[in-house]
Amino acid sequence: MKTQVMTCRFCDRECAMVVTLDAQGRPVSLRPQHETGTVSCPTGLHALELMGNPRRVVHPLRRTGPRGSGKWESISWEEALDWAAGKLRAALDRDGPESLLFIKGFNKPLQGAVFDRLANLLGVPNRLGAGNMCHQAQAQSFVDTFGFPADRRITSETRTVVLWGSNPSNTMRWVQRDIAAMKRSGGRLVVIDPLPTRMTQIADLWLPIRPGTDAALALGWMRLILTEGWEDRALLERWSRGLDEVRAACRPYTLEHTARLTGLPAEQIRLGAEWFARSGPAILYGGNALDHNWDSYQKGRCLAILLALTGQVDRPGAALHAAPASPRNPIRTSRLTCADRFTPAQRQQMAGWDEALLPSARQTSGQAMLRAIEAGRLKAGWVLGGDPVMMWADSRCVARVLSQLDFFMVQDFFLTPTARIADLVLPVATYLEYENVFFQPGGAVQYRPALVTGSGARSDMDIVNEMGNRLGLSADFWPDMDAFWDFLLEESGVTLDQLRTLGRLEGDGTPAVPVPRGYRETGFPTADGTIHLSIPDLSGGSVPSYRPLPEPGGRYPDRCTNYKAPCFFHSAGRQMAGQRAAQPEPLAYVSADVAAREGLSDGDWARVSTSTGSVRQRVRVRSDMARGTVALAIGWWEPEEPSLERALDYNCNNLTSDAALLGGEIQAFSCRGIPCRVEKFFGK
Ligand SMILES: Nc1nc2c(c(=O)[nH]1)N[C@H]1C(S)=C(S)[C@@H](COP(=O)(O)OP(=O)(O)OC[C@H]3O[C@@H](n4cnc5c(=O)[nH]c(N)nc54)[C@H](O)[C@@H]3O)O[C@H]1N2
Ligand SMILES: Nc1nc2c(c(=O)[nH]1)N[C@H]1C(S)=C(S)[C@@H](COP(=O)(O)OP(=O)(O)OC[C@H]3O[C@@H](n4cnc5c(=O)[nH]c(N)nc54)[C@H](O)[C@@H]3O)O[C@H]1N2
Ligand code: SF4
Ligand SMILES: [Mo]
Repeated sequence: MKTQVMTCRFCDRECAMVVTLDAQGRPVSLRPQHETGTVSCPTGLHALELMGNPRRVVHPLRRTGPRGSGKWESISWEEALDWAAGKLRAALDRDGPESLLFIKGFNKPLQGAVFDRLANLLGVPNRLGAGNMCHQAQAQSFVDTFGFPADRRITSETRTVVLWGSNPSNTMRWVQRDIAAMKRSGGRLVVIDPLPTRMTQIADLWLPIRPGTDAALALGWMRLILTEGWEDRALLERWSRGLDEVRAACRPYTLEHTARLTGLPAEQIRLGAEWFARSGPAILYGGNALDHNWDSYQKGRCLAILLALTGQVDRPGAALHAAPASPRNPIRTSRLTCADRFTPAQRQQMAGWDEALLPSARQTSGQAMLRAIEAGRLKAGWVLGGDPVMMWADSRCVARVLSQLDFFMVQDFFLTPTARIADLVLPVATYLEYENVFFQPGGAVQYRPALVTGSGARSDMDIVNEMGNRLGLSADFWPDMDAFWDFLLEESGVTLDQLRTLGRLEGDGTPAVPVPRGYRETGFPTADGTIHLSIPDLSGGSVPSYRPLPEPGGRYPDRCTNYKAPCFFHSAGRQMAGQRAAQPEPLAYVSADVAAREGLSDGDWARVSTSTGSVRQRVRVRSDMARGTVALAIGWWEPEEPSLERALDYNCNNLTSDAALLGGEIQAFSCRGIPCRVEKFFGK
């Protein structure tokens, strides 16, 4: 049978897939193209099932009943786009671009960049990606400490990896693969996670930390490194500022004190620090557990400072300055996004801007947007590839407040919880259904054909382009998608038509992987050339401190946290039999002490409550996880449940609240280590 290699566009990894075609050229199966180093994930691998899924939306749907009633009419694309553009135009004319809200979900670079172009040209300040709920805190803290965006790739030189609140066996299999290779060559793995995982099983040392206490552990490590003399004195003396402040900040964090705060044995804390500091080059891989508290920026700073203290930066096998993008690649450049046509004064119109404590963060929070809707400032909303009802803090509040918009449109494959409260749902095409061009690291350019046509769905880029044209921006948008790809290919020196024949342009000499830049000799790319151990004037302190979360007790005696399952991407995939078979129901891991108190056994249902709300999930008791803890599965809802209210019953964001984010530099919401009550739930 014939095969065709395709590339997944559901996230920024752009994994290559081999699609097998039948005699008529129709795709019949799909597998990852491992030969090229692709790892892939279940979401991309289920693209065929997604395309044929009976729940998939394939015509634009307009609401006919009350919001959330599930009453829709199918309308044509022309009617849908004209109607949507009319609604946005009316809001623009009446209340200006400040009345629009554009939301994009997790990182889909090209889709997001085209959406950004429209927002920049319309002057829309209120827009949001997943940044403040995702990686932004850590990414920004590295830039602010070292002056460059870090690449934490594990290479053949890496001798130790510390996975800190990250579980790549579920979420980033390419990292898991690199760790396995490092271990085969004798390297060491340290895992800091309250929950046993496939990574803790292969770890040389596992620290089952009490959720939410990571900053205390980091300060304990800093103290140990500095008192034992494990620091890189030459680097620090020449190229750092603020060492004395760090020394003072970590002084109280003796081994005993750190052990008490984190629930970890002192000797394990010490061993972890010693391996990290003395068996380098080491990679500190911080995951979402560090991103998901209001002080996430300072937790990111903790990692950056630990790397700086031990000199694990700008050397092979450690944290490096990310490789530059090829000049051929227009994605994320101002050429595509038109970022240079959006002024700082316009940006400052963003809701919550006056509360944004870190101006470099570029966005505020979903919660600031919700408050602006309630205050009547935001009138029309558009979601591209996100599910705020499921994934933002306090789901029921998000659903209630988004429902107050005069007009709300959602672009997705399915009637997600967010789409269910929309006025208009626009069905999007998968990466198998439209022609595609990929700009790869190292400057290669890859063409992919459309394997399936006629589904009725259209690509995100196509939809945004149509809207741009209808909103009076024809001079900055394109007459059709061929013209769009030609525009993207300008710097590559070929047209789409030529690339169709060529299939691929080889690299242009831009390095594909990061290399050390010699900053130890020349100074770091910060304003003054030093590593900023201390950053004066930061609201949360110039050096990180441990700011404890509310202690469990009284009505809420337990701590809850959450995890991502391997078979689902956030809230997606619950409609797909193949993915659902791997985890049919939401699974909550409950520590044995809590289970014993509540009489819970494997397979029971538990109700977990906080002062915001409650959720129920199926119990799996673990005797080896941090005591007093429950770890909930994220993103759970029931596509088969017609009532939105009930469909949300499994969603762990029923428990989170926006109140916890105020005061944080990045306004990340707090979903790890919050006080809760676990109880037995009778019934389903
Ligand atoms: N299958 C799948 N893959 C994904 C995703 C997905 O939804 N599904 N999402 C993608 C995205 S957007 C992201 S950002 C990444 C995130 O990838 P990860 O960072 O791996 O995400 P999580 O599974 O949320 O959290 C990692 C680990 O943190 C642990 N943990 C919980 N609380 C704490 C704590 O207080 N301290 C410490 N030290 N550990 C804690 C959890 O037990 C879990 O094992 O994954 C990406 N890949
Ligand atoms: N409690 C708690 N909350 C969390 C997290 C957590 O660990 N715990 N994790 C946080 C993190 S790390 C992140 S990144 C956010 C994610 O938040 P979101 O990005 O809002 O969540 P997703 O569920 O990934 O929503 C993506 C939607 O996009 C659709 N989609 C997928 N691909 C495409 C595409 O190409 N085009 C279009 N138009 N739609 C597409 C999917 O069907 C899905 O409905 O959630 C955050 N929220
Ligand atoms: S969604 Fe999965 S398969 Fe697709 S690009 Fe991302 S990691 Fe790869
Ligand atoms: Mo994320």
